[in-house]
Amino acid sequence: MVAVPGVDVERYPLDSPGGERWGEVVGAARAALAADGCCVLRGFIRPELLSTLRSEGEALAPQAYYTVENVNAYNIPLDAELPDDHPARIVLRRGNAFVARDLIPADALIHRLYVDERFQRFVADCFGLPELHEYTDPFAGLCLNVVAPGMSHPWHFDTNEFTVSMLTQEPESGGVFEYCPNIRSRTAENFADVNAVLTGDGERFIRRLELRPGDLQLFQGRFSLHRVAPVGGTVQRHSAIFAYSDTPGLIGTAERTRQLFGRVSPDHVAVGEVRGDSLLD
Ligand SMILES: O=C(O)CCC(=O)C(=O)O
Ligand SMILES: [Fe+2]
Repeated sequence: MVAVPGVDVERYPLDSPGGERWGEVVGAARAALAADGCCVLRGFIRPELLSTLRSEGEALAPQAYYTVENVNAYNIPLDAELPDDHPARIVLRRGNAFVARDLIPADALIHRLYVDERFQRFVADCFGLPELHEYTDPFAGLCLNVVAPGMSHPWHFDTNEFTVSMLTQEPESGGVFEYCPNIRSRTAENFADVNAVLTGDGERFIRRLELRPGDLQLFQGRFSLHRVAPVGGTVQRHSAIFAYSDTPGLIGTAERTRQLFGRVSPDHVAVGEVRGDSLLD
């Protein structure tokens, strides 16, 4: 059997789906996700491949779409008519940059992992789903997220319910992943709690993750406000974002795609975004 790209299969038996060890690892992941919407699988990538993971990301980073823009936690227009105390009135600076999937070589470790059926099956099982689908979107399915020194990826919710990511390069300092488990639900936005976090008064909601390169993070970011805190030092923070959906065919709107990547493909034009609920972004 062909090896699962880069994965430490001694710890994470992706090569024996449904086996006893598989059941244990998946069971632990499900328990962590149920507890707070987040699970970190330490040392998912074999140590001898960490330098490949890092250097492939470093080679790609210059191709990210670099722009600093003012946003809010819901990615709705800044001039929207909203009550005074609405958290979307708080303006944040988005300084992270994405390298789109079409620029990531098919033989890069993160790309081979993204399309690997055993990886997809494992991740789906951890999330308790019968299956997961790659995005149809030619840019957003797999991205390298680049946060340069002085920049941050500010507080937001993901449009996607199932986020899978992996740090590929650590910054010298800062760049910590911070999240507020289930601060909203499918039916309740809980704006007062979100406001508390955005105004620096929500420490009680915030958890912090010490991520290391090659750890796999599973995250339910649709309900948990989260950010990458400002990066310090001189080294960029790089992370791979593996985006999957429980429904096939997902593709972003042209407007959002242009905002994130600075360009669109013919596939993006005139296609609406698929959402499973009516929450703000
Ligand atoms: O880069 C990270 O670790 C998190 C990125 C993230 O939250 C996102 O891309 O939505
Ligand atoms: Fe996110």
